[in-house]
Amino acid sequence: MAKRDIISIPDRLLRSKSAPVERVDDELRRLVDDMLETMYAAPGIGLAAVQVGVPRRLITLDVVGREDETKAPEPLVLINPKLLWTSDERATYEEGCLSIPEFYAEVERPAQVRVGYLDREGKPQVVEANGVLAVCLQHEIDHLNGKLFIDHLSKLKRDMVVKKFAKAAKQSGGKAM
Ligand code: K1U
Ligand code: ZN
Repeated sequence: MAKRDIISIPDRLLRSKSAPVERVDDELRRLVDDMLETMYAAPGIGLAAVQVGVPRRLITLDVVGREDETKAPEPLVLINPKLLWTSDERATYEEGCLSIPEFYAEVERPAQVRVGYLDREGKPQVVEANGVLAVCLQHEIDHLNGKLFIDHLSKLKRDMVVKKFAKAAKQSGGKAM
């Protein structure tokens, strides 16, 4: 396992649509293991492959181990995740993003979701979620579609954040969004 670098805005890759995973094999499982190590080290409760520079439809999550440090890690790996259903009921949660460090904001999303995916053995699975798991699943699936949580905010707030990170990237010679 190896920890990978997490890209941050304004890297243009974060705005690309990730391609479906075609084969669930040992190479993909190595990427999964690297993503889990990267996510736990960050620390984060979720990670999309595109955040480590691999635009494939693959996400990792663990909302349990982070909420209660006495609990054992409960990693979730979702390959080609698809939102099958979202509730009409909505909920607000303060979100962060490892690709937009140190910025947090309240986002409103459907409160419950049902997601279909392949597990790390390539077996089809369905997960139903509410609470922070539902929030995190939607946040990570957004990443696979080139969408960031700041896109759910007002244009004024989003522009402020993008400008701040673009300025910092320019000063350090990074890529524009
Ligand atoms: O996708 C990402 O950028 C990871 C992100 C996931 C996320 C957080 C909050 C709401 C929705 C999705 C993070 O993990 S940011 C870090 C974070 O929230 C956290 C870190 C340590 C302990 C608890 C939370
Ligand atoms: Zn994120």
